[in-house]
Amino acid sequence: MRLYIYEHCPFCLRTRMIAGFKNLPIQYSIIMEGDSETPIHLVGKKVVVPILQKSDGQYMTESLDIVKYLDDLSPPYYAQGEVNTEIEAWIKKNSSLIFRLIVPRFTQSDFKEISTPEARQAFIERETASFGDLKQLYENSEPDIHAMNTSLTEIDSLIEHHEEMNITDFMIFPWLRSLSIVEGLIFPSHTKRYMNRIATAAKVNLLFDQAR
Ligand SMILES: N[C@@H](CCC(=O)N[C@@H](CS)C(=O)NCC(=O)O)C(=O)O
Repeated sequence: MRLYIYEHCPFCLRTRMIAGFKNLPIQYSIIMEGDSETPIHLVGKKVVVPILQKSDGQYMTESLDIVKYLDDLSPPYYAQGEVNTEIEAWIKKNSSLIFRLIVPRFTQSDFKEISTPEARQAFIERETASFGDLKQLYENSEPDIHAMNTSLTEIDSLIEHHEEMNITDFMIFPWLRSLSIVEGLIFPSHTKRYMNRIATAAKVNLLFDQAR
């Protein structure tokens, strides 16, 4: 099987998590930003990543569908149960704040999908179309960092009481991993421990070393 991803993409991370937890023999292909030809070649139209090529050669999109499909292949299972409603509500409440913080930083960072000037420019243009002037967003981050630090203290007690691994982890961890690229955020102790534990089990990197 093969997963087509972007390294920065929080939705792709869900699929990398399940592959890592289960030690699945999956190959990765990083699609370059601005490359619409590869997905068109694979699935006949411009679709977003992640894309899974299954063993039977068929393609599948939508991160949560891919997670469920890979989880259901064999035990042990990781992505079962219901999403913790309080954690889900926290994500919903904070999602635009999270995007405002992570997007301008992603565009400045080192990911394979933006390792050429053309790809980085394509990424900047794609995100500018959704979020406006990224330089301004980055330079005016201070109030958002302050607000996010307050929000992180709220998620910490929810994470403290979230013990069993289930579908909730696929919802929250990718956002926390994304936020690890934001310099000035203070991750409370339960959250920090959780991030390290899941990153290790999933064999994915956190982004603290690229924080800006
Ligand atoms: N609902 C989709 C969302 C995936 C998604 O938004 N992927 C973004 C990257 S984070 C993408 O590929 N964007 C490329 C584009 O819009 O051209 C999923 O969960 O798989």
